[in-house]
Amino acid sequence: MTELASLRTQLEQLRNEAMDAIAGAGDLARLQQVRVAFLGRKGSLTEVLKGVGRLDPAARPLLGKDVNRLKETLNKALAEREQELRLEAERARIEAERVDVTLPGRCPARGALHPLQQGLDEITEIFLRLGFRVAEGPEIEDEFHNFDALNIPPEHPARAMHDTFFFPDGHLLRTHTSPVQIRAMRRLLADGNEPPVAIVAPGRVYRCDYDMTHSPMFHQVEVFQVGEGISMAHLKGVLKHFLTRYFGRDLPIRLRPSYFPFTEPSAEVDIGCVFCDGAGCRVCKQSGWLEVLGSGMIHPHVLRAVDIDAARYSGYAFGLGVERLVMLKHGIPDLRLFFENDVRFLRRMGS
Ligand code: 2U9
Repeated sequence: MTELASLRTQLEQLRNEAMDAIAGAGDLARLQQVRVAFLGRKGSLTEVLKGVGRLDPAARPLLGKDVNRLKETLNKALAEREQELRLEAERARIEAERVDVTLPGRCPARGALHPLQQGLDEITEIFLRLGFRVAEGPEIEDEFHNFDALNIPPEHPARAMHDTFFFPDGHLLRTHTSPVQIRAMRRLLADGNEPPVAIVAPGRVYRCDYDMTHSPMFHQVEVFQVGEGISMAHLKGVLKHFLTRYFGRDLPIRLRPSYFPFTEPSAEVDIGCVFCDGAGCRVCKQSGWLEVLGSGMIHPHVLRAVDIDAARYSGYAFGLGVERLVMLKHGIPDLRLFFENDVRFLRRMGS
C-alpha cells in the first residue's frame, strides 16, 4: 500500500472513531473533550498530519484536501451535536422548573387580634359612635393622679384595697384608668376649653392580686361625661344603650346603691343574667342578676381637684372590667384562658 493510501485509511478510521465519539458525547463537557482529542494541537488528526512529510510532494496536496474535508465534516458534526445537547439541556431545565398550576396555593396562616383587644375595641367603638372621645395616658402614674385627685387621700382604706404595685421612687402602676380621666379634664381646661366633655378611656391596669378571677394585669374601660345639668338619668340612658349594644339584645338593667370614693351617689350596675335570662342559675347564684360595672355621679371633690366649677357642672362616670364583660358575652369560664395564649382558644375567639 502506498504511503498516501495508508494515511487515507488512517484518516478514514479517525473519521469513524470521531463520528462515534461525537454521537456518543452525553454532555457539552464531554463533547469539548472529544473536540480536543481529535482536532486539538496534540490531537489524533495532528498525529496523522505528521506523516505528510513522508509523502511525495505531488501527493501532499491530495492528503491536504482530505484532511481539510475531514476537519470540515468533524466541525460540522461537532456543531450539530453541540446544538442538540444545548436543546436537551434546555428541555431538561424547563422540565425541572415546571410549575404545577393545578396545585392548591399555600395559604398563609391568618392572624387575629387577641380576644381582649377585640373586646376593648368593640366597647370603645360603641362610645365613639355616641360622640365620646378616646383618651389614653401613662401606665406608670403618680399618687396624685391615681389617688389624691380621685378623692382617695393617703390614709383612705381604698388605697389598701387597690393592692398597688409601687416603684421605689413612689411612682406606681395605675390601678385603674381614672388617672387618664383626671389628665383629660386638666388638659381640657389648660387648653382654654370648658365642659361639656365626654371621654372614654380604655387601657391596661395593674393590681397585686392573682387567683381564679383576678389577674395582676387586666383591662378597664372608664367613661365620663361632664356638663351643665348632667344627671343620673343621663348615666342610666348611656348604660342602657351601651349594654344593649354590647350584648346585642335588650337586657334588663338595675342600679344598686354602692360606695366609691370618686362618685357620689354611687351605684353598681347589674344586667339580667345572660345564662338563665333571670330565672336563676349557678352563674348568677340564683339571683337572676349579674354585676357588670360600677358607676356614679362624679364626686364634687374630684371636680374641684381638676378646677372644674362643681356648682355649675356635674358629671357621671362608670368603669368596667373588660375581661369580665368578654367572659360573660362569650361564656368563657376561666379568666386565665386570656393569658395562657393557647392557640386553640385564640383561634376559636379569632374566627
Ligand atoms: C373620674 C371620676 C370618677 C369611674 C368609676 C367605677 C365606679 C368602678 C370598677 C369596675 C370593675 C373597676 O375594673 S373594675 O374593677 N369601676 O366600679 N369606676 S365609678 O369613676 C370615675 C372615673 C374618673 C374622673
